[in-house]
Formats: sequence, C-alpha cells, structure tokens
Amino acid sequence: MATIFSGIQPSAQAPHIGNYIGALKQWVELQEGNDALYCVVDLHALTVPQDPKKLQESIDQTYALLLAIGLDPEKSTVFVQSQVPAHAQLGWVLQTISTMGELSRMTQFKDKSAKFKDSIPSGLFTYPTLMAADIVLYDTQIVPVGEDQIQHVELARNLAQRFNNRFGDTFVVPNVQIKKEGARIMSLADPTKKMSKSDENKHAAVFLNDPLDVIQEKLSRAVTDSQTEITFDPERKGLYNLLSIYKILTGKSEVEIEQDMKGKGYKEFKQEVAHQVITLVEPIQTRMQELLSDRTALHDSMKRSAEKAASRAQKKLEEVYSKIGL
Ligand code: AQP
Repeated sequence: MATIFSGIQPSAQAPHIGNYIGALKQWVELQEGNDALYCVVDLHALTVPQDPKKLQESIDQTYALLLAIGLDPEKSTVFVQSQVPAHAQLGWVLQTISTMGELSRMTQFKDKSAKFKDSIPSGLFTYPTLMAADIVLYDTQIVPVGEDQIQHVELARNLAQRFNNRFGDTFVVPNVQIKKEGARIMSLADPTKKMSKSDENKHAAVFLNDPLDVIQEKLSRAVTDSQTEITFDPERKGLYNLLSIYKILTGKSEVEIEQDMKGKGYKEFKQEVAHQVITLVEPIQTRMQELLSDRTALHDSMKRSAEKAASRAQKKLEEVYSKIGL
C-alpha cells in the first residue's frame, strides 16, 4: 500500500479528456488498495484573477466531477485544499527554503506568465512551493500526474530533501508516476500543442461536460492528414493522438485497432472515437448533475473529507514548526 497524492485546479472550464486520461483515470485505479488523497487545489486557482462567485461554483463542480468519475470518499480522501489550512502554512515554510533561480526555471511559469506582460502575479511564480507542500504534507510516496507536472514534482522532491538535510528527517521524498501512454494528450486543432483548458481555440479540447453533439462535432473536425491508412505512426501527430485516445478508452492493442480499422476512412474512425468518448462522459455527466442537485450533501461530504485530511496534515505541520523553531 502506497500513499498517493494528486490535485486538480477548479476552473470555470471543466477538465478535458487530456486531464482525464493523463491523471484522473489513474486516480480512480489507484484508490484501490492504496492510501490515496485527491485534492481540488482551489488556492492554486487564485494564481490568476478569479470571480469569487464563479470560483465557488467551480469548486463544487470539480469536487462533484471527482466523485462522478468514480472516486469514492470511503476509499480515498477527496477534499478541497483551502479547507485544510496546513497546506498554505507549510507552503510558506517551503517557499522560504526555495530559491528565485529554481522557480524561474519552471516552464509552466514561463508559459503562463507570458500572458500577463508587465504585471505578472507573484502567486504564479511561487505556486510550485505550495504544490510541494500539498504533496509532502501527507508523506506521499507517489504523485500520479500528466507530463506537464513532472518539473513541479521534481521541485517538491528537491525541497523535501533540502528540508530533511537542514532540519533532520521529516518528509518522505515523493516519486512522480506518469502513465506510459496518455501522459500528454494533444490539442485536436493543433496536435503539436498539448490539449489545454485555457486554449482559445474552442475545437482544441473535448471537455467532460461538453454536450454530446459538441463532442461529435469536435472529433469530426480533429486535424489529421491527407493519408488514408489508419496506423499508429507517431510522425502522423493528429492521427496518432486520436488513436492513443481510442486505445486508452477501449483497452484494445495497437494491432487489434489497426486490424479493425483496415479499409475504414477517417470519417468512420473519428465517429468511433467520438462514440468511445461519449460512452465515457455520458454517465459521468448524469452522476455529476445528481450530485450537484443536492449541495447540502455535497458540502457535508467535502467537510468530512477535509476533517480527515486536516488531522493528518496538522500533525506534520506541528513537526515542521517544531523542527524550524516555531
Ligand atoms: N494534455 C494533457 N494530457 C495529459 N495530462 C494532462 N494534464 C493536463 N493537461 C494534460 C494533467 O491533468 C492534471 C490536472 O491538471 P490541472 O488542473 O492542474 O491543469 P494543468 O496541468 O494546468 O493543465 P490544463 O488542464 O491544460 O490547464 P491549463 O490550460 O491552465 O494549462 C495534471 O496532472 C496534469 O498533468
């Protein structure tokens, strides 16, 4: 049994199938037989300007989505970050042992800050130290994430080691866990870019709350190439991306898929992919609506999970405070 931690930001835009395939699908698998903690990282969402009412709604939506995909609060601890104060408290401590140099090297900071020109929010710069705190608070061994988060988990490892060296053994040094396949699902509109919630092109991503006809339309417009044969070739980026999605959702082998697709055209193949995506998201959407229709029950569930997480986190924070002389 391993201790697992991972998080997802609440955002007005629901998670996309890249988030699902790269991260969320693993979360559901890993809750069996492990000590798993999954977090709606709402403090991270504050690194860019937010409308308070919309943020509150996004937190509910994201929490409901995590339950709807199959996370079970009886098996894993599914909670909201801001409801466990030790995250922000340890975040500050870890920020004080991080350096400007290592934070400046984070590629996500470089990408996200580019949108702000002269007034870059400083939270965007320091956010990986809060993410490190999220992880090490629970003596996490494994962090299942998509490829874009490897560098942040590496920073969490460095900060845990640095703290242990300075103040004595305190934190478990976490390991990142990346799926061999699906760790980087690409944009449907431009398969050289990763699928991203914030992409301005509305055909780039399929979101888990997209109406079913929109899913069909987005997949039918997905960029491929002018060849005809449907085979797994990483050089044919658009097709390869669709085939990867199809492979993960069906559980079929590459040979089996190539066999099935012999003689079929792109149109038919894309319809098959859309069918698989719809089969995945339809029950999730139904369950999510049920959960969101009873906010009292939803908030009760959040509160119970936060209490469970907080009692663990508080112990670790007290150990840290005592070691650093607070
Ligand atoms: N394209 C992707 N393929 C596979 N995994 C992905 N993840 C993100 N994009 C892909 C993984 O999803 C988890 C939750 O991500 P997040 O909510 O922290 O958002 P993010 O990493 O910032 O990426 P997004 O969703 O595309 O948002 P924006 O547009 O804001 O960058 C993480 O484990 C992530 O690795």
